[in-house]
Amino acid sequence: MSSTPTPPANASTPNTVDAVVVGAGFAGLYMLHLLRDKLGLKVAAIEAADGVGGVWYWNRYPGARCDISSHDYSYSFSKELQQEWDWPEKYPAQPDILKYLEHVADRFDLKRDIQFNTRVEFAVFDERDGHWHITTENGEQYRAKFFIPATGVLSDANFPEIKGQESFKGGSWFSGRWPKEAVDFSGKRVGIIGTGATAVQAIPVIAEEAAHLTVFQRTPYFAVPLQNEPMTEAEDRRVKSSYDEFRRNARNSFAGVNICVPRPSAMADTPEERKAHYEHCYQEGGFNVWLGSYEDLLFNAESNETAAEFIRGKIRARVTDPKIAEMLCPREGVSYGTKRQPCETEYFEAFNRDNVTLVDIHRSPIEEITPECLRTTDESYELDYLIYATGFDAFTGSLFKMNIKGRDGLTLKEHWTDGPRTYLGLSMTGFPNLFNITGPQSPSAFYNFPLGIENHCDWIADCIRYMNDNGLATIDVEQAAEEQWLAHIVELADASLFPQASSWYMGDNIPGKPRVFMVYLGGGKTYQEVIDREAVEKYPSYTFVPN
Ligand code: NA7
Repeated sequence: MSSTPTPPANASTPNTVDAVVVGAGFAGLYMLHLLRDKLGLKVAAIEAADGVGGVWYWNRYPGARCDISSHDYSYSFSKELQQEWDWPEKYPAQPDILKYLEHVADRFDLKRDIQFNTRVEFAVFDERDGHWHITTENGEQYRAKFFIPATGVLSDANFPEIKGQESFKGGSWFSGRWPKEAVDFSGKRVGIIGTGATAVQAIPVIAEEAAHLTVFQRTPYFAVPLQNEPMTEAEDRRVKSSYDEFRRNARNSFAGVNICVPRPSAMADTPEERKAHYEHCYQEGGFNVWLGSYEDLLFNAESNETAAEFIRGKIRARVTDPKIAEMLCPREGVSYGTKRQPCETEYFEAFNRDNVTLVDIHRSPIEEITPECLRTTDESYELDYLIYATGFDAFTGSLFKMNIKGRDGLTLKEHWTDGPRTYLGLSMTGFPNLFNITGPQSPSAFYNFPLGIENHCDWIADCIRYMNDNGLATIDVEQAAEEQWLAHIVELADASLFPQASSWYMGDNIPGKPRVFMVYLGGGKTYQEVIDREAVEKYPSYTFVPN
């Protein structure tokens, strides 16, 4: 059916396992642990990097940090692990998350079943034996009953093509493929393309070190302070003494995190009450304005504008030069939070420094990169280093790279020509025994990843146990269920302001990508009820084939 690449015919003898899991980040590690240690299955995990960590392995750029609090952004499946691990800061920095995941891998003895430095090149379902045949870039073959991509939502780089970029003589890096050795910026003229969540973290740190930093901004963002601080003993004790309740609160919230409980509507408060409430949430930091202030912020344009204007006021107050402040302020009419809200530490103050220049590449686009310069339509900027903080082909990029082929030779790319189609974000019709973890059309990027991952992995493990206990060979979701879920995703998205914005949630950052909203917006708690019901009722939306 398709003209897409196919695996080599002369590949080696396949290594037969029960399940292949791709990725060794939060998702891959927990999935491996569950299937191997709780279900007793033979599992092979395949990982492109030379170590565990997933996005936290690759994103080593200066200032990299999680915008969700340390206690929230961790596994809940082991009470001992929760108690024994100490986080040094309120919000975890990349090296600390990586250390944590390395500890998890060692503590649960996971590395022995992870094949590092290996990429999956093909994953093909063979109707004849009801198994997945997985081929790696090195030519190894795996044959597995279950195929579980745990490749993450934000892992496939969006590396823009710019005329002449390969001629650049200086150092140049993509933020999400940062080298292990620290880059020394002292005395260097550094350029950075992008002002999303990544760049907002990196800019203030690089500005402190570099001789000069030039920021190439296409779109200004509504960034809000993270309000990070060292972890106090009292805070650590508070959470650890009531971790069950802490997790329950998180799971009962929209986004799976312990933040302020939002009030119903910004329009129901007086302007004074609103201002005081926004100020409170702003001081609380992180996602508190975005997801903890008012429930209708992302659904009602009038409410949204009150938050947008509050944040513009903050930017104007923090940036000394009014012209630069205006460049950093999203225009009136641009909604707040429909692009991912970056969290910052002294980001706006960085633009008060003499060694930082802000360049508007929306007004004067980048034309070319030469051996020494980045040239816009207006001016040339001499640079020693150039950083691409240009984001990811979110949700679908890493899945497509594996050339996944289901029944009747249908590729995932073909199935998703008009955008992702899934049931519950977990399964796709025609791709039996394949389960996605926190993929498109699940709460995904709108839910605390470690908890969302646990919810999915637990569901997948329960389903596999059910199949094995009942002598079932394959599971495939019915097309009608997939269609209904797609319609539900669209309905929820259309009731929100998200489709009006240009964002990676909508696929806008990748040329040619279909424009659809890719996250389930009904909230984590409702979602959990839906997937639990499917399991309790013994998977009524699926068709099974017995052994
Ligand atoms: P984002 O949020 O996608 O931001 C990418 C930035 O790069 C953003 O400012 C883009 O401008 C800019 N960009 C992208 N392509 C280009 C080109 N071709 N030319 C100029 N500027 C460009 O990625 P991040 O890495 O910051 O964050 C991703 C997520 O990772 C984050 O939300 C967290 O969840 C973790 P634009 O806004 O598209 O105009």
